[in-house]
Amino acid sequence: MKHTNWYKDAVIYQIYPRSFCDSNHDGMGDIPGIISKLDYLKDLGVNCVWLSPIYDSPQEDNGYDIANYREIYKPFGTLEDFKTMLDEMHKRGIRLIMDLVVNHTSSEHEWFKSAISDKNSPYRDYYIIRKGKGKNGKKPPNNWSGFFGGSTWERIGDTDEWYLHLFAKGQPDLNWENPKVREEVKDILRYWLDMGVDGFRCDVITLISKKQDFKNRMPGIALVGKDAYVNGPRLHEYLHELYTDVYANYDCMTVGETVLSSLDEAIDLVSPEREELDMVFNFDHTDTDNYMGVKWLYRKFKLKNLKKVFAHWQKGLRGKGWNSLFIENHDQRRSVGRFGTDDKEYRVISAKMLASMYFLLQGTPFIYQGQEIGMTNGDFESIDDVVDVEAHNIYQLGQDVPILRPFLKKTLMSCNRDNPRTPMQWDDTRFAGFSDVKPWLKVNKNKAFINAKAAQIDQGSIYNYFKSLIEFRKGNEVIRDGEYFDLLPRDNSIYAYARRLGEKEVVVVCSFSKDKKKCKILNELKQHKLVMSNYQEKDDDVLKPFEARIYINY
Ligand code: ISL
Repeated sequence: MKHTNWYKDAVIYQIYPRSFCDSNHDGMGDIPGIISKLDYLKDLGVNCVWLSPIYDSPQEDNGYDIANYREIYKPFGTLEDFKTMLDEMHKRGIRLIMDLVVNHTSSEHEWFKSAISDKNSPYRDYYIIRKGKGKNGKKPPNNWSGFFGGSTWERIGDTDEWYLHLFAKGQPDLNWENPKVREEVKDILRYWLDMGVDGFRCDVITLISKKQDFKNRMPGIALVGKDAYVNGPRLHEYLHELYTDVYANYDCMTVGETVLSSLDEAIDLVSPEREELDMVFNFDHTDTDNYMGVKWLYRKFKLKNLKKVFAHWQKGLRGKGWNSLFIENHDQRRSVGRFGTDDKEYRVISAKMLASMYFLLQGTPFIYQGQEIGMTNGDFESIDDVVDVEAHNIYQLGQDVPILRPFLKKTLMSCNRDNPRTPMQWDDTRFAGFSDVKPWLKVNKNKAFINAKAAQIDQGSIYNYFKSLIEFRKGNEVIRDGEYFDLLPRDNSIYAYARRLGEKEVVVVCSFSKDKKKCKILNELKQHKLVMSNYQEKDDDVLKPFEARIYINY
């Protein structure tokens, strides 16, 4: 089947189902809740949804631990609900991409239960099981450490064998070396594609192939062993196999979550002729405010670094592959208040500026639920307000290793993954219109004035600004195909870039400063037409705090 590459014209909205809309009064979002909000998404103007996992799961990692790939988690609804949702989306011209979590399953998956209870189980080799070290194998097979802190190995009962888990204990890694595992994955893909879904966001897909030596690696502060489990030796082979055996037969798209991948590695993953993935999420820009990619090690944000990263990816992928554009997701803290912006006095202005900044780069933009109304980080006061497994593991690590405590004191509340997961703020009622009972996670107090109902009415809202941006992008070939030029690469408070296609040009000018800033570029744009801005009044050559302007010359 011919791929139409529809994703290049998509604006994708990410739904984190647990926190989106509760219809059955259990304090958790669900599929009928999503259906009830499809007109909202249609009004916003998005034409594709990425749905975080809705599969049957014990929810140790909120669904990123799947116990049955063909069933829906009961509190979220039924397969019938799912089919209705898909139908209702398609009726509105909205495509659906699902989360594909196949680096690991849940420890509650039948395969895993069988694998660990019986050494002769046909599923034993579906997982990565190795003998421990020391007397009676009581020590883990090697020193690798995982994404949520601590060893990547868990002992199987009191035997001398251990299984590998790069994430939580309840997320055992699948053994992709086993061809049967790959056939199972293909069957799962076909199951959903045949039902009509339009593609997949492939969770931690760059971790599926591991070097098979399983030897100790150089000790370090985080992710010991990553050279053995990130971008492993057979990654490309596996992805190409999925492509030829499955994706090639559907007009679908894939976007890989490629943690810790460089531009060169990404090029190999998305070059169309290699037939692996269509797009990747890279995290270089979300790592500009931390050290060594460890978000808990916070570092002051510098605009120059962000620009460097965007230029690197915009230029680097040009003509070779397609970028994904995002500044928020369910793992990242809220963008407003981040990247040197302000989530108090200048919240609305800042959110619109950030939107202008990333939305008009080359690639497919993603909006994470609540971002379109400028939702902020959670009002968490202590670890007791936080549910996320990663935050609890890291908190525990801080208890066990006192030297880490001062770092965590600053960052545990502001960087943990529950910040973007607080219930979607639909209105100003007690539980923000998300639910009529107490939700699974604290509702932000600012629902009183940050909510979708108010935003839809207010012409000056962030919501309406996003609507205009989406409208502006539609059918705009300069935005889709134009080349990227950084106009002020060395400036540390103004981000100005142009997108050029032939004679046509779009120019985006964004101030990242709380102070007024003189900007010489503005004088050169006198012949251009200003099409959007986050302020009503304008000075000729001075930008107001966090001001954004979008100009065209055609
Ligand atoms: O959020 C992170 C660390 O704080 C990331 O490193 C994150 O763990 C990584 O991007 C992988 O994320 C994905 O896989 C995880 C799941 O918990 C995340 O929600 C998902 O986005 C395991 O399936």
